[in-house]
Formats: sequence, structure tokens, C-alpha cells
Amino acid sequence: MAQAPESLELPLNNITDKGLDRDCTTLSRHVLQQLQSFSPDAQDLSALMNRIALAGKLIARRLSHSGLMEGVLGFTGEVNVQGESVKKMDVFANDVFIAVFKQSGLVCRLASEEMEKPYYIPENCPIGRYSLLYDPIDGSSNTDNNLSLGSIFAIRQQEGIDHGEATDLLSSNGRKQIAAGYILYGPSTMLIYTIGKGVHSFTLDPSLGEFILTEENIQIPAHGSIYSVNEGNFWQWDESIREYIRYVHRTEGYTARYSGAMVSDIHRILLQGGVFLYPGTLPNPEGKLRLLYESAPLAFVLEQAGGRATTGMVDILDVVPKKLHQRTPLIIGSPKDVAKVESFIQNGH
Ligand code: P6P
Repeated sequence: MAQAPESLELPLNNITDKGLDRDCTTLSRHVLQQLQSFSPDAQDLSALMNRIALAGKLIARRLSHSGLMEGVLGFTGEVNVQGESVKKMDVFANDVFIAVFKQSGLVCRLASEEMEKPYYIPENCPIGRYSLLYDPIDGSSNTDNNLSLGSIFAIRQQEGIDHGEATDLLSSNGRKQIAAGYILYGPSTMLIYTIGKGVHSFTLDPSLGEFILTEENIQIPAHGSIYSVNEGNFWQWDESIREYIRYVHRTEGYTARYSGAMVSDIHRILLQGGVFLYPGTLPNPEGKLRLLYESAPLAFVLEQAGGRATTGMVDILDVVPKKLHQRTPLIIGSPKDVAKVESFIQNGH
């Protein structure tokens, strides 16, 4: 065969090859690489993650223009099942996750912080055997002041027949999650996920409209200087938590960081080490954070990164919920720092 003219030969320098390959390492490709498989299940998971990425892009676009648009910010005037005032962004983001899974044949049920009951996508049921559990906007208090926010997601297989109450979600613990992660809407938009094969981060390249691989197999430091908690709740805490806070106050080497959006705080801790706490209070011993679509997905990610997540007494991933919107105390982060908090809770020092 005639030799191609030199000018048509592909550039062989590594930089071009590396740059092109990096831009092609999208989330959907990465899932298949992780699974080392092109099986129908692998293709499903790849497609699921691709649609979650689309949700992230749609929410990121809305947030980036929110200050320039009418009717995007502020409150709806409604109160959600959690008893919290609903932001317009909460409703928009909730609808985005529903919309991206329509006509997918993948997800039949969605359970969200914003919906009292699970939502069933008619055309996807009963063929769609996956359930999406999500907090569409984590950190709603930050929406109107341009601070970091997140979305939290987990994917589970539907088990058995669902008669409209999603009872299978209430009979298994967080170790049944097949994928989990979060989208961080910050100076850049990042998507961090795990399918049980490590934790990997992607950064949205707006010029491509794609999440591009940033870091693979993230490992949390065994210890970090950061403790992240709302100290305004000090007066409501159990004495053991107060003692832990007094310990970090009098011990050199700790620094407080708390943003009001735990996705942002926990992402910082994933990279730098430390511990995030949202303990129970005397009036609400179960705390504020929800198990199924906030604490359990984050616990899956942090455990996969070598971290820990506990209620203070048991690992978050071992908790079987009794109700869809069950709350749980959460202590999550570097193993040594989580253990330090546990030591105060379990034996007072
Ligand atoms: P507080 C946001 O509503 C959230 O669920 C977490 O993202 C955040 O860390 C926490 O609640 C903030 O709650 O009571 O400190 O304002």
C-alpha cells in the first residue's frame, strides 16, 4: 500500500496525544474503563452516570446565570417535607434530575429530599431497574449569595416488586448503593463519583460541555487540620460533642471551616483531610441530615477514598432506614479524625 504523504501522518508527539486522550476521557468512558466491561449492566451504569452529568451541566448553567435572570433565585413560598422553606433553585434542580432520566428506560423511581413520596417515571417502569436517590441542591442557603452548592446522588438496583412505597429502599443499608457521588458547583463545576472502584473527580469544561477526568483514585489523608461544624449549635449538643469542640479549641493545629453546604466542606476534607460533623442535638437527636440521599452517598464516597463515616455509634453504611426521609447524625472524614470524635462520644475523651 502506498505510504501516506508525511503531511497526513498523525502527530506523534506525546503532548498532542495526551491532550486529546484526556479530553476524550469523559465520565461515560471512565465508567466502562473502571468496569473493564461492555456488558449491558456496564453500559447501563455508563449511561446513568452520563445522565447525571447532564443534570449537573443544566444546574450549573442555571446557577451561573441566576443573577441575570428573573424568577430563578429566592423562595417559592412553599415548605417541603423536611419542613424547610423551598428555594426556586431546589424545585428547578429537582425537576432537572427527573427530566434527564425520562425516556431512558433506566430509572423507574426517584427519591428526593424535595418530594415526600418517590417519583415514578411512567415510561421507565417497570423495565427500569435502577433507583436514583438525590438531594438536588445541597446548601440551599447559599443559592442567593453566589456561594458553593452541591447535588448529591446515589444509584441503587430496585429489589423485588414495588407497590408504590419503595419498601425495598427501607430494607437495605447503604452498602447496596451501586454508584454515588456529588456535583460541586464552585468556581468550577466538578463531579466526584464512585462505583465501588475508588473515587474519581471530573471537571466540567464549558467549552466542550463535558466533564473531563481530573483525578483518579483520590485518597483522603489519614488526618487533617480541618474540623467543620456549625458551632452555633453548641448550646444544643450533647456534652460529649461539646468536650470534643473544647478539645480542638485548646489543641494546636486545628482550623475551622464551615460553608453551609456540606458538599463543599466535605470536598475540601476529601482533598486536605479533617472531619465534618453534623451531630444530633438535644431537641433532635437524629440530627438534620438525611440518610438515604445525603449521608449514605457521601459515606460511600469517603469510605472508597479511605475515609470513614459514622453516626458516632455505627458506620453510616450499616444503617438500615426505617423511613424514606430518615435523618442521621453524621461524622465523616479522615479515619483518625473521625476516630477522635468517636472517642469522645463513646467514652468521653
Ligand atoms: P446549618 C444544607 O441545608 C445542609 O443540608 C448541609 O449541606 C449543610 O452542611 C447543613 O445543612 C447546614 O445546616 O444548620 O448549619 O445551617
